[in-house]
Amino acid sequence: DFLINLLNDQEFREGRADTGFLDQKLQLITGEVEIDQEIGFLDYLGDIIVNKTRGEKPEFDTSRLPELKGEIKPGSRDRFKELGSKEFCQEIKESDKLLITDTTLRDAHQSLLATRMRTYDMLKIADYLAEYGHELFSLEMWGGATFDVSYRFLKESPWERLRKLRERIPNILFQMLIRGANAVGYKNYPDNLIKKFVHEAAASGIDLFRIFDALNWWPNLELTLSEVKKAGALAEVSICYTGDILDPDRSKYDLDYYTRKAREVEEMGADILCIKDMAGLLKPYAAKTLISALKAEVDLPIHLHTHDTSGNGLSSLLQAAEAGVDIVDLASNSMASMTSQPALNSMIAALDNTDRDPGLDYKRYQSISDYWQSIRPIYHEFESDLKSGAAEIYRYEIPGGQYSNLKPQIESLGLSHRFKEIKEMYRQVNFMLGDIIKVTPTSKAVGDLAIFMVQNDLTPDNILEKAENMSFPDSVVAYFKGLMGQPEGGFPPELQKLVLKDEKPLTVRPGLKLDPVDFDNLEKELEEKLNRKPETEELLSKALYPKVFDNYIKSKQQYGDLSKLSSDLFFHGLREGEIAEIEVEEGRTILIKYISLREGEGSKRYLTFEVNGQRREIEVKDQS
Ligand code: 3PY
Ligand code: ZN
Repeated sequence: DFLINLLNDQEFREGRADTGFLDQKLQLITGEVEIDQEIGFLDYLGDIIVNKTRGEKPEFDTSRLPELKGEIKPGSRDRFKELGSKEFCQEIKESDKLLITDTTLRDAHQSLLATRMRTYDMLKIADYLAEYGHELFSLEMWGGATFDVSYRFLKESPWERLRKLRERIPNILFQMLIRGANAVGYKNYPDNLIKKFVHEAAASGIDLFRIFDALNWWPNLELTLSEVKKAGALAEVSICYTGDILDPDRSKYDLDYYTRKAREVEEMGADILCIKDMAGLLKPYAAKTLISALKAEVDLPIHLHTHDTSGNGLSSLLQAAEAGVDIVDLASNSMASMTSQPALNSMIAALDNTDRDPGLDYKRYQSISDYWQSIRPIYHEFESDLKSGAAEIYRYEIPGGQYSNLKPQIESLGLSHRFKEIKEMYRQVNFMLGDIIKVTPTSKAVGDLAIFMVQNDLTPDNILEKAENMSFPDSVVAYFKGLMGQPEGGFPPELQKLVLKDEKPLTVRPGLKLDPVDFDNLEKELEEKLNRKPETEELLSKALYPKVFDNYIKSKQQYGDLSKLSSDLFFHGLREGEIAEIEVEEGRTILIKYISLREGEGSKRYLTFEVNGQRREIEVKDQS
């Protein structure tokens, strides 16, 4: 009772109370001791109401799903376990079916909704994916930006997402995107961290790792590859696609470049070869040429990833299918197209009655798309304003997520009127850097430099004199220092000197120079914060994203487990008179009704709720 009273005390909770005598014990109280979850919810919802929605919110009508039979047929994961990597890959190559990866749980929402899809909404469809999707090759559901965003903005653990989905979907391969030595981050991490991360991800449920390096520079991903193999998971190595193999003026990335890279991938010991077309640049007839050539060159199954930014995505995949591609990436229709993957349901329908029929029931799969359609409006604030496919992507070569994010980024800098100029500069910067592959994190360096140049009225012609004393954005410095690896053909020396001044660039892989993470020390530090021994996954998250993870712990200590809130509540709070039913554990539900808001002195606002029928008033600070 003492604890509850104390935690209910407004002054105490805001750290204004004199807790001198308690300081020693404070950790015990605020640490892992369960906070009163009701108060946590009220504080969180109160903050959303006062500082975001003011009680205004749209009606959301989430789709009613059909009854499930409750039978989960064996799928790709069962087959992989039965056969092992080698035979499993052989079977992929021998299959007439066009195999499908559904990317809705990762790249689709990363590209369309700023990666904000919450685990809550994924879990509601999980049983359907297991039952209706048993013919899928895999679900891409982890990695890329999802790791960081779930902690940073969704206040939920990506590990928990992985585990919970795994429990519900035992039959389909789970696939993640891993950025080579950058893992799920934006910079190179020490080798011991990469190793530990790969093993923990595999143990938590990842079956297939799609590994890439932003410059197709293999020394930067070899360690990840060998750890994935040691962990017994499938290793899919990507060649990032850029340029246009059909354009004789873009000879740096011609067919020979890709066939050479593919041979290297095979020699490295990958199980599967991925062509990762992150900007959607692989035109339909180029896809046919490329896939035919790769099929003749290597003996690996080929997995094609593209984005539908131009609107030509399905055509490219169909041409690739004709040329014998084994697996393609698609997203559920209502989460497809534009900067996302091409449309899955449409592809299934297109291949009906052909010898590459993927075998998925498109009527059943339709209800999965209907579900996403009903969920998507909840995430409206994260949508870009792109309304149609954009052929200009072939000119600018901007990856899917970056393309939909560029406008808001530029707006936030007050440069909206210079949007077109910045896109043109992005193209010029690419050539200034020697025509490089643009994907996380190199795409950020190109984008940052383009914005920097427009802001400072720099051009490719005047930059060498005019920018002599300027300091460049961090990402640009990191690129030229070699912290993202070595580009094909090397760095342009004059520009490198201009950016680095007297600093010496790296010529070896950054991992060789990085001190290992001291996990023992980290464990002590986290133990103090958590007041218990940390789990391996927590150590990893802390090592990958120290500040983001600390803030996540703080949020848990302040609000409890927000993953229990529906997304409607999480993003939009409550309107006056609305009652929320929150299931905190099986059989235990909290009913919260929002009654009213009263203005107090200065920034103080008082909100009245009813919690399970009892009145509660809380104080919230108005941040406006
Ligand atoms: C990522 O790195 O998150 C990507 O999706 C790259 O295409
Ligand atoms: Zn992608």
